Amino acid sequence: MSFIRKTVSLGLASLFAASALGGCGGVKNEGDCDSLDFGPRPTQSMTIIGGLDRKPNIVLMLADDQSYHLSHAGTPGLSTPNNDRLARESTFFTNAFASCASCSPSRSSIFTGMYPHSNGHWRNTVTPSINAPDKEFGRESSMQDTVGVHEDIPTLIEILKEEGYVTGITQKWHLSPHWKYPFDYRLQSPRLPVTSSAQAVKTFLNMVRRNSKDDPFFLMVNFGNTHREWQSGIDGRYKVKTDDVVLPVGFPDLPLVRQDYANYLSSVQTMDAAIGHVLEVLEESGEMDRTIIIYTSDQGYAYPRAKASVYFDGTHVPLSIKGPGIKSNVNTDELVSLIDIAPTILDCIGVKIPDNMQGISLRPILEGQEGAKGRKYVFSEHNAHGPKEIYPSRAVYDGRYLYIRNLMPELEYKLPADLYGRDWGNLAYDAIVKAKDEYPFEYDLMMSIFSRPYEELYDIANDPGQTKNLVNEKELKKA
Ligand SMILES: [Ca+2]
Repeated sequence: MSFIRKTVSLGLASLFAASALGGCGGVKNEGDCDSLDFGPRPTQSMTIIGGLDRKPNIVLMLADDQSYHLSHAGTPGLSTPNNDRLARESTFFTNAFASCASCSPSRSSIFTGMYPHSNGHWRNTVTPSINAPDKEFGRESSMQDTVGVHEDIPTLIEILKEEGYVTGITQKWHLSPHWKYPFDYRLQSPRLPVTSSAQAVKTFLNMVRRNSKDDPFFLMVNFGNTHREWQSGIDGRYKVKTDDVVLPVGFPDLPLVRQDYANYLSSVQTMDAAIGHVLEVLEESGEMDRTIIIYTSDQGYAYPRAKASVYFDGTHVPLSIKGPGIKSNVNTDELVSLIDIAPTILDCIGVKIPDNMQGISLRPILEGQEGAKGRKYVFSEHNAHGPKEIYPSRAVYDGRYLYIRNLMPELEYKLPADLYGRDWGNLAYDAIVKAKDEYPFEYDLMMSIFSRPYEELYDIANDPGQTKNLVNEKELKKA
């Protein structure tokens, strides 16, 4: 047992030093680090998946700030019938991770197949709202940021446009620079009512068929229900009762904490209803049998040691992928990253994956090919949430152990406002601070986010709440 643990720790620390600190993580792909075994990279078949005679449509449904919580994933108190059905009709990944637990860099990472520190979009950026005039999305935009994806790195939207796809995005932008994402249609859709996303999808489909006939389309459907402030986004029909929830590790059983967490789960149920309506529209369109549907979240929920950090709940997200040629009724534990989405899409439509993409194609897993594997290790990072909230960290997970390195632990970690602010509807943070004498363990755990050591190591299998840092344990120290 001790041998195994030493090996795991040594492996993670070495990998980390070579990859996430700017070695392999910054080169073309992880396979370029010859001395390290990252596992095989699948080769491309250069065919269209499912034997289709035309490239499939792609619908990417992206939740905002939703951790790995679905009734399909076994979350107590939660009922997500639409997502559960989608998961059953899909290959569902139980071990999928965002590359970063902040909105903008995670989204850029999905669209470039690269880590934020590699593609240039390393923190949240200032961007126009989705309904701003066209000129705000060009090079003359008044809403520009100094940070964004490098000009010479192709985004998925640029590639799909070249391949003849009609492209659309709903509700949320938060991408930078804007001109690297030349969507044909931007569609406004408020969080509520729960039918508004479906209406935007219907509008998009009508425009595609009217203007582009039988061209394939790519549509990103964004769901902001799960982003704080949850209270304003909850329809009474989807409320989760406080008595029905089981609080995560580190959440003291205080009425306001219970209410806050139940509000979060209610927002997941609200989003689930919205997703149900979008699926109905897609089914009615007759496009379902030539459409790949991907559902995931940009990062984890808005609590300390989750959003805007590299702790487990910040990056662990659900991932369902359904479509022609893709196995349904499969729950796979293979480790995958959201940077794998772009190469997977390109592989499924028979388009060459650019050499700069660091993600791997999941097509072999989706097709159920014999011996198909995910990653041996999955990496995540945090650099800064907003421009002034710098706190660089790196993490690597091997399916059991999570190793974290806080690169500048001497810096003051600034908690993003929605993780504590009452004006964001956050009921939990103040309640935990107020009850620090009654719940010292939970208070100390939450506050540990402000004073982190250089290294952390957690046994996720036995300590999912990451309460015990094993990095100085005797038997691990030698490694
Ligand atoms: Ca987000």
